[in-house]
Amino acid sequence: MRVVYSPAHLAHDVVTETVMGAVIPANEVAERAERIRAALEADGGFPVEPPTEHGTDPILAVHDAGLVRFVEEAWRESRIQAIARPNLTADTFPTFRMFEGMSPEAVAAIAETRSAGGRAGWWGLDTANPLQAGTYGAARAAVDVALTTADLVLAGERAAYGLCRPPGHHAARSMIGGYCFFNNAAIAAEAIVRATGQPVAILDVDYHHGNGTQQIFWRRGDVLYVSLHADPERQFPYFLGRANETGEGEGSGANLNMPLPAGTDDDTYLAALDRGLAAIADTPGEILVVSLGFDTYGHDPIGDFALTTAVYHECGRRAAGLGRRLVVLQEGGYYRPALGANARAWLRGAEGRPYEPLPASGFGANGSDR
Ligand code: Q9C
Ligand code: ZN
Repeated sequence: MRVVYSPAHLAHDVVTETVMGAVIPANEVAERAERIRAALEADGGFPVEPPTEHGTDPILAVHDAGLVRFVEEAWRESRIQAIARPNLTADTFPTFRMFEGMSPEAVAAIAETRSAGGRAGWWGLDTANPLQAGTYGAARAAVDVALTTADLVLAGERAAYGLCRPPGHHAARSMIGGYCFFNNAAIAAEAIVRATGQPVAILDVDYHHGNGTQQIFWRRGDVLYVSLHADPERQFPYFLGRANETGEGEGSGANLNMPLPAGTDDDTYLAALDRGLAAIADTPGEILVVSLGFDTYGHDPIGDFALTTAVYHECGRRAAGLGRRLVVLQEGGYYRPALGANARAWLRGAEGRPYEPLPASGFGANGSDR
């Protein structure tokens, strides 16, 4: 299977993040993508190629122009302040409660401020989107990776894999969030709809609900969104991802959320996956975009599922079993020692190649520890 990768992601990397006030080692780091690339290169069956430049038009088909401008400008703007910081992170957000009692017209008159800090809050969901000098270039490259992967499939490949980083599925039309800047999968899906005139399905198997992808296609009947994820009652993004969110207007019935409990194991997961795949099979379309996350893995530091490396092979096999061509795009997954083995297993499954884990030569040496 052909793999699209860009080294531009290396220039977006942080050392720490905060979780409910606690400062912890960052999870969404450059090493993630490098681990996956190394494992796929070691396999021998995954030729890696660079993305082609697609410009901003496909991004603007999905995102607000102001958001794109913000991601491009904010780091440089924050440097005007004589304060040393490793990155720009928002700390003040315009929650809707701030405007309680104001008329819709008065709320509509509220505008993006000129300060970098205000803008970061205006466009942001949370504190998980550090902006650095290389962030815009990395986010643009991740989009190009996704679009180049879609191009390969549109040109006839049965499946292709885009090693996107930063990830994308928490980014909504006018909002960055959850480590995501531009919604790579949504941008690719929209480009495929425009290129083919046919409906497209998105299967999101990241551990977290893809609130951004759901939001972007909420009223769209031609893009089916199906997501398996941790129940938002206990997990980020908390405020979306419930089973009763099914879309509105033209998109009514084209959004399927399957929240899952803590401890979800291989068998429970495969049963839910089959339900999702059956829903996709019921709708027209020849291409499936997969938002692929490995934060469902048993040892993931921010997840609470119990999946094994072996089940990713079976998940890939079942996704390919739909008979649609696959545009597979990387989202999350934070247990770095197993990322390579997990990605390799999923993609080999999707190709119909046997699981064949690489021989271990010590803990984690083959990228898997179970
Ligand atoms: N301040 C993906 O897996 N919450 N995103 C962690 C950070 C955000 C996960 C707290 C988790 C986002 C693509
Ligand atoms: Zn995730």
